[in-house]
Amino acid sequence: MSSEHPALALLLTSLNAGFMRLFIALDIDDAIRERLSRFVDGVRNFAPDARWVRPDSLHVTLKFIGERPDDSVETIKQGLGTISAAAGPIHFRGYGFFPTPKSPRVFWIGMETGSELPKLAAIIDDKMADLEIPKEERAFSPHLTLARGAGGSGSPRWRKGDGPNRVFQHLQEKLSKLPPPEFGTMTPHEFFLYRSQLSPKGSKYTKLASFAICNLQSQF
Ligand code: 2AM
Repeated sequence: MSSEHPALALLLTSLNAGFMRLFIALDIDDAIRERLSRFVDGVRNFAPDARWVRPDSLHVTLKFIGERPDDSVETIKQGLGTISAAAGPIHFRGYGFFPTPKSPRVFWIGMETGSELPKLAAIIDDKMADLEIPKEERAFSPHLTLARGAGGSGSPRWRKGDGPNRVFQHLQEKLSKLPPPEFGTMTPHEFFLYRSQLSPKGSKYTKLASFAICNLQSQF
């Protein structure tokens, strides 16, 4: 079970001593983080009840692992260390809502990528499945979460409790009158195993290990 809701998250954390909440993600370049941060400063007040991700915590999730025993971290690191894959440029542009704009729980920024990034996510998913970490049931949908509203979880899928709500209504009205926001392009050179620690002040994300992405140009 997993949740980004602070109260439930705290309870889960206390029940899960000896476990770590893990996920695999890309970090974002400082220039893009800076533009996102300015964008958030400009729009945050249009959804004051949402929980906005702190700029230094912004990331692009490739695989959510969930709670695993502390002693499985080394095995996960070893598995990730054997991955050899490319990523290619990522263009951050536009926005959307999970699971749908009419029942919004997550406000995200869109990512335009080549086929390399979904391939990297699939390779990671397969590698983690070898360690009995459940595979993703749905296709990878690249996004960068900026804020979470009712219900909290970061999952793109429909979840119990999702439904029409007004948390992002004012924000949606304002954004619909503007051109799609642009945040720039970056090519990732590494991905990270992260630990997530939940608290009433929001999640704290710590990098446990980094893994190189080989972005060699095609020779053909
Ligand atoms: P997202 O913000 O990119 O959507 C750490 O908790 C990260 O894992 C979150 O930032 C979220 O990524 C993702 N995550 C959390 N709960 C999840 C869930 N139940 N299913 C899928 N991804 C989840």
